[in-house]
Amino acid sequence: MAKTVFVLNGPNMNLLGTREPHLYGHATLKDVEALCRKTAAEHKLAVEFRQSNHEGEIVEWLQEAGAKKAAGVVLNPAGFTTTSVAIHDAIKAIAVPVIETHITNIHAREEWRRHSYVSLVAKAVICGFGIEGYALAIAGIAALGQNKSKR
Ligand code: DHK
Repeated sequence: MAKTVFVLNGPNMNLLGTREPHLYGHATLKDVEALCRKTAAEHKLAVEFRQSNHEGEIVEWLQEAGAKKAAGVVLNPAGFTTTSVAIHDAIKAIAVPVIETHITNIHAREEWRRHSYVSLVAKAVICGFGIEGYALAIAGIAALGQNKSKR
């Protein structure tokens, strides 16, 4: 059975496409989902694609990814990046690689966006590639899985 990648999106990502398009572009979250499904299929991975404006729901989804032994999690924590100890702790609690992914280059924006509680526990971080970052994160998870089976 195909292994699953969880793609989890934090607050306001449901507004993608209309939200500050000069920063986040014109693609909608549905477009991001389609890109993730296409990329995952190329790597023979299944996808759970979700978005929530609620911190606790994201914590529960991370725990679910751990319990289901997901191949990995692509996580755009959005506004919770700089605030969430709970999401940091949830990532630490699961044995699944989490790829922190941002559409924008958070290091080229406001100074306070640079401090990420998630980066400290993420396997890798991708930012600044627009929505293509999600595809890169899925390809990265696929590569991690292949390397594991070779060792
Ligand atoms: C999305 C958000 O909502 C912001 O809070 C982050 C991130 C950046 C993104 O680039 O995808 O600071």
